Amino acid sequence: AVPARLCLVEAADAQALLPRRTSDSHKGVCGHSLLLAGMSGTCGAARLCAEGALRGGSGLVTLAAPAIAQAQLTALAAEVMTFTVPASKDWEPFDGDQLSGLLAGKNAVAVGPGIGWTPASGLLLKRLLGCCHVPLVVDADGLNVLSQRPELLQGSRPAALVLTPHPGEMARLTGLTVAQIQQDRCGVASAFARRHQLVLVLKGARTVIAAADGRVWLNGTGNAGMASGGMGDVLTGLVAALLAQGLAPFEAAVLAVYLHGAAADLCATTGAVGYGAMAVARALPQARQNLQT
Ligand code: NPW
Ligand code: AMP
Ligand code: MG
Repeated sequence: AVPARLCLVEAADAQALLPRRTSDSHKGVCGHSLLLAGMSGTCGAARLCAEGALRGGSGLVTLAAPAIAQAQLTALAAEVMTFTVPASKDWEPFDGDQLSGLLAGKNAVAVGPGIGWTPASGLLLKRLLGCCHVPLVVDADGLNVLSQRPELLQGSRPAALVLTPHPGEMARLTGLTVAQIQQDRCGVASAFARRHQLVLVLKGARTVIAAADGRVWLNGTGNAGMASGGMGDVLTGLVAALLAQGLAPFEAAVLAVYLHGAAADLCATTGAVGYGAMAVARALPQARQNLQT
């Protein structure tokens, strides 16, 4: 079913949402994003997420990743701070006090890219949902964990929650097939957002952004060159960056999806396929600039 209020995101809408900077803005007022991402084998997801947050204008970015992943993060942008999860094996064990300490002073959190789909990442999600009091973005393996433990969405959790599934992850979250989701993208996204009182970003060509109050926006930027690993990880960092800069969850999601696709459209002008997710992250400043001129 098509929701009552369905809008296409226009450039003017995105422009109106841009976080404003004044000539005396400094990093302390532009938000500090905390990203919980990566493990052995998927450090690239953490790097891409961090690059999305940095290029999305977050004043400060801290990436928390397991010790085993840190050695592989040497190519991380120098601007990004790191926290080593003191684990013998990937995310295990990461105790609640350490997590609370890590959250102190952060304005937004993203969790999920490349964290694995394990009991340890399940415990991380449970603890994070219980103690995170700033806006939280959940993506990738964080969503897979939620699909296995749906009770986590019912319990204590941050007031502002943004989920960013692709259709495969949405199928796991809902129990529907990918085909059923693709047949009714707006209806499925909107029903989930309302039922769980959160912002749901259903990715893919014409990404759907659905709010808890029934608003549904469709994005028109982006192209098939984005069908490439790591694109979603960049978006996750970008949503966190916009939340950290003070945007409300639905507005942050709408603007992030628009800018992410617009950056990919810039990349596609010199080659429609193969530009890669890192290039999209690095095109984000230009995509933002294009909205301002
Ligand atoms: P099928 O084949 O249709 O049944 P997964 P992932 C479906 C990290 N990464 N439309 C499709 O299912 C991520 O952050 C790390 C329809 C497909 O086979 C995660 O933590 C990278 N269906 C982890 O890896 C770069 C769609 O879902 C399946 C669809 C796994 O993430 C890559 C694949 O999805 C990656 O980002 C669509 N548009 N999109 C790195 N460099 O470190 C997906 N599907 O099984 O959730 O795996 O998305 O690759
Ligand atoms: P993920 O599967 O998590 O890496 O996310 C893929 C990202 O690329 C999402 O933001 C999708 O909306 C975007 N994307 C993938 N394929 C297309 C497409 N054909 N057209 C527009 N955007 C796409
Ligand atoms: Mg993904």
